[in-house]
Amino acid sequence: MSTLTDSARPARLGGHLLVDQLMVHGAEHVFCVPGESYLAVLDGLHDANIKVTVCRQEGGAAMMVDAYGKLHGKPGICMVTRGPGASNALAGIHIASQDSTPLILFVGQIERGMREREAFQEMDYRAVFGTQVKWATEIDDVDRIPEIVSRAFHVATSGRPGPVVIALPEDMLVETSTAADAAPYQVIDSAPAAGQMDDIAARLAQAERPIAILGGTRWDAQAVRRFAAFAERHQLPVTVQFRRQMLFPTDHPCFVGDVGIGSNPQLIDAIKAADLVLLVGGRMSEIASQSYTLFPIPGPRAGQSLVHVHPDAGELNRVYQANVAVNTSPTAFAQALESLQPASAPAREGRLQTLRASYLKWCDPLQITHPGALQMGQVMHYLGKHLPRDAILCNGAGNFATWLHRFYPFTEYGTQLAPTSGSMGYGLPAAVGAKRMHPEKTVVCLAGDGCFMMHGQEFATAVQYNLPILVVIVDNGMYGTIRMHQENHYPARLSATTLENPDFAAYARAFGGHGERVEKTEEFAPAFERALASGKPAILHCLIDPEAITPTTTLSRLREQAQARQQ
Ligand SMILES: Cc1ncc(C[n+]2csc(CCOP(=O)(O)OP(=O)(O)O)c2C)c(N)n1
Ligand SMILES: [Mg+2]
Repeated sequence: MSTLTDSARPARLGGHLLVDQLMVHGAEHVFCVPGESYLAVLDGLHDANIKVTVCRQEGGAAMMVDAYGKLHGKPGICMVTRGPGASNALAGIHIASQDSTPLILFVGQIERGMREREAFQEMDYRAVFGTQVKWATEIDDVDRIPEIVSRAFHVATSGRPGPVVIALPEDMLVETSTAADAAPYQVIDSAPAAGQMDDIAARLAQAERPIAILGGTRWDAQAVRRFAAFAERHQLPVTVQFRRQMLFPTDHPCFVGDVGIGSNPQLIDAIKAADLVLLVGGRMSEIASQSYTLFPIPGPRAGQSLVHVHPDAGELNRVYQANVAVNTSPTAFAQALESLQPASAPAREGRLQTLRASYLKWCDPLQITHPGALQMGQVMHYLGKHLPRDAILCNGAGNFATWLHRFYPFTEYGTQLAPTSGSMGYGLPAAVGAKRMHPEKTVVCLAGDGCFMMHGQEFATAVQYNLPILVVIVDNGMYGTIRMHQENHYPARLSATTLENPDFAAYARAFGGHGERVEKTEEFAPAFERALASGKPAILHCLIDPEAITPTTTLSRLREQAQARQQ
């Protein structure tokens, strides 16, 4: 840290001082849409050793930054302009909030002296973002930039990670300051309380039907490896929560499936029947808890004990009362598990093998056939066999994503970018962000026709930065998920769910990318290989029969069943 007195230190423009703080804290990338409200910051970025990605819409920029946080565990940096820019960015902020992703959003703000007059694009960021972020603030004093940016990095990463919003009044950014840089931020960690690991060891030794459920953030590749070794030592079946499939390798003998939407019923039964549930890192949110039916509230069941490990004390005992509530991060907990050795070899192999066999049957894509010439089971089989283990798979929301979640064999940490918040439009920006960070990796986005169009403009960003991502659009000509619910509840009464789509292959080519149309199963593999070989951002426009609404049922069948129920 500098030992110069304030008066001896060179004065820096507010916008430059802010960029210097980003460098101090190790920021490598900024994703932004520019605005006249924060020109001084943009000027600071001109000479900084930070990669800047200029995006086409702030929602996409914020989603790219969420992808950064998911992959690296460090706060991604997003910059947007006031009112309209900040409003667009909220789409990505909500994802980071529900997904526990560290993120810092800087927003240009009107001059301090004009506040409260409803000046041009004025917005009260504390009020608008207040319920969505861990901290929303405004920097009024140029000298406080180092203090507030440092606090933002600490708030975004500590406890349960999440987003922080900082508004930057335009006139503050052009003042000068001799303030010193802050010290680099440190991730605040904790450890299991005294006796808790012994308590867990004792429960595990007695358990006949234990199961582990992994979720949340604050994991890394080493923590995943440590947990896998622990599971192996203890013959412990392991599941992962919705869209947290990179937390445990699907090819590990202890992996028994994911708890999400349309999960394996045998797995759900096994969790309900477990005598010890080890929930590590995750929240029991609506989808993870199967709409709060997995356990009774406040729980647990008679004869069942719950160990809940979470980095935020406020999350422990929030809905479900734990027998052991451990307030620590998954990484620290995984380290503590190293000392947990079973006294004797646990005799739980039989149950583990049954659950594993059930999973292997459940996730075989070749068992599925559905109407139409393009078979999604075969497509998933191809992707599972041909993509490298470290390929990054991205998706937003829609029934198309079921194919990926159920049938794609995730094996490494840092390979899944998907919103637990269920936000459509996430897949493409996440893929652009991931490829920008990791040009050496294969990055694939699976999108529905509806999902793609929510942030389809970011394909231009992929072209601009020469990012050869591969986008597979599963086009069924509708908002299929909602149509599915419509047929279930209001059969044969279509309302606002049909889509008239463009030629997505031509769209890709118009942007300067590679585009192909795929209508039959046998066309997929050669088209995929040509797309990869093109070296350009690519779209495969895959036409799927609208009848194939899920891997296991058709639209007509749903309609008939609903009509039969109504009679
Ligand atoms: C931003 C956003 N808007 C609306 C929804 C509600 N919604 C969930 S899935 C879905 C339809 C998705 O359509 P598509 O991407 O074509 O996938 P499909 O279900 O047809 O496979 C909608 C509208 C949402 N989850 N997120
Ligand atoms: Mg669709």
